Amino acid sequence: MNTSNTSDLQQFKESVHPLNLLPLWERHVKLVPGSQSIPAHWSYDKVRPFLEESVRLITKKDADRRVLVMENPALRGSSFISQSLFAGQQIIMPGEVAPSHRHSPNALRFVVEGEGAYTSVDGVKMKMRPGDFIVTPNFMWHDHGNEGNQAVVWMDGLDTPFTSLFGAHFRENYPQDIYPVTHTCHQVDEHSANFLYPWQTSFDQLLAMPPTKIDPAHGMKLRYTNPQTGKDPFTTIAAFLQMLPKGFQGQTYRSTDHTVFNVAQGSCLLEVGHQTYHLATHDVMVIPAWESYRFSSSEMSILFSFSDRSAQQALGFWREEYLA
Ligand code: 1HN
Repeated sequence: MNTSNTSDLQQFKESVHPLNLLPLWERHVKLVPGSQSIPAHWSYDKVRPFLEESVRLITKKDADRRVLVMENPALRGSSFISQSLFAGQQIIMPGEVAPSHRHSPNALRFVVEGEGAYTSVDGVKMKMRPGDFIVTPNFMWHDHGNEGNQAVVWMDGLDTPFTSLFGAHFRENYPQDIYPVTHTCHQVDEHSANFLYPWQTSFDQLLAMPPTKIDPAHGMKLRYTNPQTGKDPFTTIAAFLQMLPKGFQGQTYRSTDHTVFNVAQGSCLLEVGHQTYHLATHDVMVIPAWESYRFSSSEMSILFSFSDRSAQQALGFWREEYLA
């Protein structure tokens, strides 16, 4: 390429700039797998005291939802745990109510600790117990409350980054704090079956898996499916429960979904790149798209996780790879 050609090209680039045009051959962003978000770990031991402190500082009513958002260190200011997902830790104290509202993002809860709270989705009031996975499909009215005598904490997961991406985030408050209850469920029944995946049922299913079903990277792993449709509980988010047996040494793995893990029981090690994270009970860890990771576990551990796999598979983007 001679110099006059180079300066002609430079001149061309500058001429089209005011027209909001960029020659594609000048584009600097790399189109490769992976995203801007980075692996990050939230130790529950460190988070828990701040949840307690937030109780002293703000009432549930003033906060609307008393949530500590787990924000990806590479996405500060976004309120997102990854490009595609939101995750937070919510605490509700005895007697408190989180007023009813609805919004276009889908939401999930994974109950971390405490008994006595309920969530009401579309008039179906369900008891929340540790390890329960609860689904709040988009635009359904939902409120939460604590009728017990202890603090209750759960992890919220939402697909708010999708509604942001599409410019389709709508929300509305219900005129009263509590949406009229049409069904009170103590167990899974015809009303709660699409919303509530109780811990005991999922845990029993995991324990009943035959040893031949073990995955070299993930141990025993189940994907939650809506009993009515047989599909993921959301069009965007897929959710999983997995067991790493005692002494498990996993294979290195990567996939294009961003995954948020929450340790339900036990503890394990997670090697990500050159770093090793010790995940204790109730810790949260986010693994971004196409980041290689490897599990090992010296005791039996149970991990809940959710990811954007549902959306990626619907769109035809999702890929995975087992590495040596
Ligand atoms: C929300 O509605 C809840 O209902 C929790 O408990 C967290 C984060 C962003 C947007 C809506 C809830 C939320 C949220």
